[in-house]
Amino acid sequence: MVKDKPNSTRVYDDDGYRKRAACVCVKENDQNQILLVSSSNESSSWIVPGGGLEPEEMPPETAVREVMEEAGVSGRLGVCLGVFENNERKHRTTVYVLHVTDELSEWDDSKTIGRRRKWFRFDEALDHLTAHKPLMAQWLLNIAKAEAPR
Ligand code: O81
Ligand code: MG
Repeated sequence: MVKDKPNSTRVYDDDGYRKRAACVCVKENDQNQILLVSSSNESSSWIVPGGGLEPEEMPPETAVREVMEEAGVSGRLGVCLGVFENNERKHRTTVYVLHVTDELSEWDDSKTIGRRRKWFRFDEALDHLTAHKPLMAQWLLNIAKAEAPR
């Protein structure tokens, strides 16, 4: 099922959950560094970049596209951490690890909505997400299980 929203089209699964994809962005040579972006609604909050699937898109494509749009970074797509659902907001997000190799100085959301990005130590990133987006904090905790021990 698809549904229009301004500037994009939302895609839903059979349960009526909006389909999203996202990347936990890590520094290529230092997995203890995590890149977060400012929230579009609350600029002092930090979130994991991601967004809704467009029609015909597969989750890995969406994840890479959203990270470029929201954070202006790209790199090597790593493992899939899983599909995480938000039952309150009714969406499901397929989450990947992205090993960041390139950072643009300007990107779509920096120019249009002044979105910021920032590298945090793993524990700092976890604290920010726990405070404002506790479900995203769970994504981060899964990295420790999926990737090499830190
Ligand atoms: O555009 C979140 C948005 C917001 C989300 C969702 C995110 O208007 P949308 O539904 O597309 O906004 O709302 P829910 O209700 O679907 O979870 O969360 P909230 O709780 O702040 O209303 O805002 P943020 O995480 O920044 O606080 O994220 P974004 O505007 O920062 O991208 O949109 P999205 O990421 O699902 O979709 P797109 O494709 O990135
Ligand atoms: Mg988004």
